[in-house]
Amino acid sequence: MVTQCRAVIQSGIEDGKRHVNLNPSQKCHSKTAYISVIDFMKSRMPFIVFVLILLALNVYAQSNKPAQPAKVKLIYSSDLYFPPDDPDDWFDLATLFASPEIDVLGIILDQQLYDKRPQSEGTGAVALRQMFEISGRTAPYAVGLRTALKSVDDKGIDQAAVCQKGAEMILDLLGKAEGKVVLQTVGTARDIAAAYNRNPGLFRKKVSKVYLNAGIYGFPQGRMDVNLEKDRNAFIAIMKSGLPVYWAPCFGESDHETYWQADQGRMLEPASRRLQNYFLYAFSKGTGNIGPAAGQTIADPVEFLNRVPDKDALRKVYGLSRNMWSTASILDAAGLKIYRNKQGEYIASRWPIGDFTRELKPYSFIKMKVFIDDQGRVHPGKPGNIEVFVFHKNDPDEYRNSLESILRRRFGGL
Ligand SMILES: [Ca+2]
Repeated sequence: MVTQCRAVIQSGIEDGKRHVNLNPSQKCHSKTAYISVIDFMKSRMPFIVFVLILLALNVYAQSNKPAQPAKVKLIYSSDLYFPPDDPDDWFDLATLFASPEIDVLGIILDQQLYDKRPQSEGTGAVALRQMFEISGRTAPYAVGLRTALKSVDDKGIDQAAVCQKGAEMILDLLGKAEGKVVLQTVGTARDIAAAYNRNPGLFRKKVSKVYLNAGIYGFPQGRMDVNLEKDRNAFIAIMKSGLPVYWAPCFGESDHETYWQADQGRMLEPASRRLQNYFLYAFSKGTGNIGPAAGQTIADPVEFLNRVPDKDALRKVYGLSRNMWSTASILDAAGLKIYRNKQGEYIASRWPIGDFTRELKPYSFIKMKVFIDDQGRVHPGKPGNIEVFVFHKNDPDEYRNSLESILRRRFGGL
């Protein structure tokens, strides 16, 4: 349809040019010629009006503010549990669903089938059911592979049938999707890597970007990353895939690290009751009370959302700070820029809005050649053996302030 419109506009413009080129001299020197121009315009008026309308539509479509911005199709993988191993995954899920710019095609519950957590659905489904209820949106979800890939080219097909659904869903969604798809993991890269190993050609055709929130850039003292530790082969497989990898190291030297600390009170105070209860459910292990969960009743997760929250429990949640990693990569995947107003507030948007006119770049992804070894360690000093887009924190203070301010605003609207 777009192609057809453009073809019509081009022919119209060419026709208009011919008309203008032929007639100006006649218009100046000859009444007959002048009348003929008027007659010509009259006869062609419906067509000229039609072309003008199309031109206007085309200019509008190419402006910075289309009426219906294109949504980014995204498949999300998260090591999301209930009770949470790390509550940052609950924040990342809320960030994803507070991003209307993203069309969530599917969610993989990464490494769900621990022995201590026998639910076949995966406990991460508890958070998903709550978030679907809060956001009014939904997405298919599936449990991922249970154990680490045995090699960089492992397809994971020898693992139990019950945990094959994640990799299968990735391939199915990629095969069905119109246009390109973004992949993002905030856990291990296991299911994405297994799916890639099963059909690399499909990935090359359909995947526009892979956001990988895992690994460490260099050797910062005392840092380790569980997403790398739990599946080194999966991490290496994606890093070496040659796909457009947007690597967001959890920790790193020279500000190549996504790690930041958020003030939970600042992020959550303006949130709706239901969103506050979603976090309270996670932090209280489903009981509503912060403290030992033993002996307390675990409430139904969806019914819990409408409870009147216990003020003391909420105050305890507000009083905590939160280690965070993946916020910026979710915003980047959504195609969002960062703008600030004169009051020092921030928004994430594709264009300036109101008094949020000053665009800032507190972080960026930089195309770099880096050296990755067979343990998934990245050595900054060595000549590179892969090329990926590496996250960089350009201004650490502005990075934290902007992300906190943006989450406060976005959570307030969820
Ligand atoms: Ca995680």
